Amino acid sequence: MYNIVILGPPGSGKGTQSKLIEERYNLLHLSTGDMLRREISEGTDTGKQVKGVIKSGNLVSDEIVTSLIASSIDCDVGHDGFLYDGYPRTVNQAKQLEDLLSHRNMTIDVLLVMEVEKGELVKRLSGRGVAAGRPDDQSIEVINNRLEIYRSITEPLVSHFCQKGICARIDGMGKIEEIFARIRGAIDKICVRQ
Ligand code: B4P
Repeated sequence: MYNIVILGPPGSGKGTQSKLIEERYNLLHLSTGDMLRREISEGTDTGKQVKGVIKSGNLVSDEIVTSLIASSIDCDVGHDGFLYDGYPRTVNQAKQLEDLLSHRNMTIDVLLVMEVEKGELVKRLSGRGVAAGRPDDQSIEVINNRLEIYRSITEPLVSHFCQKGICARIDGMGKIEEIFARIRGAIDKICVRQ
């Protein structure tokens, strides 16, 4: 079973590339952002709890996102592994994921780190805010808050994983297909080595 993490700032193309990766490698795509938005649209207790947090661009609690991930892994049948999109986002979540996998005799195989210039991130997110109606993309203050949270809280995870030799930095600028070719190269290189 493959366990692949895709990490990157908001707007770096994680969601876009995840759709291509899940299909190519037959993985279950686990986007905590999508899961949380589903909870909100279904009006669940979790949805009510997280709605304001997401709208302001802050992080939801580690316990909520890790329990969403754990139940999805345990319900899966028929995939060759899992693709974690936007999770883990804190050092604590990274430890929770490592524990969760080790109890199921698995480890993280690859960490893809999407790298995109800040101006391009703001341009992509502002464009999506209008087109897709995502409340957290509609104000420059909220976009800047999310970018700052990524820099200060999530980016430190990269060195944690790079020390383990499973980290691949991906140039996320350019056409979607070109970026996907870089990702395939990185996954195939690390997975063949194992
Ligand atoms: P997410 O859903 O993960 O939202 P995001 O960070 O904005 O990333 P997203 O995947 O949507 O964007 P992408 O990089 O694909 O999280 C939303 C919120 O949920 C968080 O702020 C937080 O509150 C909460 N949350 C989620 N996970 C959590 C966790 N683990 N812990 C705590 N809280 C959590 O960018 C997509 C945009 O770029 C699209 O518009 C796309 O069309 C465009 N794009 C992609 N590739 C492109 C390319 N090559 N060229 C031009 N545009 C491109």
